[in-house]
Amino acid sequence: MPIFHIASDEEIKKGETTDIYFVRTKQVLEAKGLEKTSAVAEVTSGNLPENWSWSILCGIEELALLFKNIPVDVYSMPEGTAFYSTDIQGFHEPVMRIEGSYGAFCIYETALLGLICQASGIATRAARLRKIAEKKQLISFGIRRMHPSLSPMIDRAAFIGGFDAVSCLAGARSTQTEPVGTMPHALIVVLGDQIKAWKAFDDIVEKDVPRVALVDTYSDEKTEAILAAETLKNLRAVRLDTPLSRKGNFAEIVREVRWELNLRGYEQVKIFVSGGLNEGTIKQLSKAGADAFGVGTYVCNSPAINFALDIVQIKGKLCAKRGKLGGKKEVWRCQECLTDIVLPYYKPQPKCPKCRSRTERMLKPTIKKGKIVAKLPKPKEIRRFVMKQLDKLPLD
Ligand code: PCP
Repeated sequence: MPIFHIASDEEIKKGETTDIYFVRTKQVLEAKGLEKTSAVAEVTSGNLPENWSWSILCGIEELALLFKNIPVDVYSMPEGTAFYSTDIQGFHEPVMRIEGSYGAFCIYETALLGLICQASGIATRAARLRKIAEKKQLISFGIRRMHPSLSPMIDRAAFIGGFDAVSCLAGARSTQTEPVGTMPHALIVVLGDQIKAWKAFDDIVEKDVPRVALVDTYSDEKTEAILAAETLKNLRAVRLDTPLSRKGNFAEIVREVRWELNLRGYEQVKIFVSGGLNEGTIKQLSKAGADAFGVGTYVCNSPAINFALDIVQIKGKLCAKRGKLGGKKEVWRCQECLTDIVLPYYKPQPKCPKCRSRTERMLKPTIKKGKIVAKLPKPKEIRRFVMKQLDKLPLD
């Protein structure tokens, strides 16, 4: 009997995490002998959350493994691809296309969407923070806010979006990185005072772990920051995790700590901030002198992208419900300016409508008759791909 209320790999693969109406749909199609009806279905997003002008597609590796041995063809934008809700003409752009007997994939619609809606939202917020934090360190601190079964997915998506490291052991395994963290208030409270706790940490924890002293437990951040710098000669940074009740002007606190450390010759001691961080506060605190950010809720609780799967062709006949565009499409992207143009599949390759450069087909073969044919890159490679695109993507 499972301990936690989560679906197993087997349940997901067997389609048991689907909506019951798909089971009933399959039942009706089978009774009518229509389960083998050939269909083309496309995945598009509605308007992106918070008026984002782009999002990062994440969850494709899991989706490919979900569709392994399901006798359909899947064409998808590769994991880490920046996509838009609509192309330059305003037509909604598909990020994925499925071709095959509708009865073969109808019960997987729910899981397919679930695998990319949440992860893409997390990767997008992470990518936006990456642009705001520029070269400064971003650590995913959010797994405590969500069901623990999701921690590897959350950290992988944050890492792919551009975070430098993750705090969770299982999350570090999913990104093939080393987990990164500092010290909790509990260590200081149990040891009885800050100096004892900082010294104990320095004496006991492996030497290759950077010494980052938490400096907001009992007294003013600048007092504790000076104390920490005087206590640990190899201090890498101080962490300010100031409680909301004391936060006031957090940027001012960061400036004070920076000033007082520099005044005493501790320019090398960095300032790490965490607690309630978001796009606005990271921008502000970075300007004030913060060097690294531990971000939790804002990224792990990112808005899900509202992807939908819609049939656009049945037995070759164009069809689509109201509000969706009929027929099999291709997304062509300019490799120079990342402009997209959506055209009917049979149309020839266009030049970029904006800069006349060459375009490239974006929906790549991912599954062929149930066989994974796409390369499934490791998170570090996907992250590099995301970072390359970010240089050409505006922050609205
Ligand atoms: C929190 C803990 C989380 C940080 C802040 C993320 O501090 O360090 O990792 O917070 P966010 O979700 O608002 O971004 P505490 O709750 O004080 O926990 P601890 O004492 O363990 O650092």
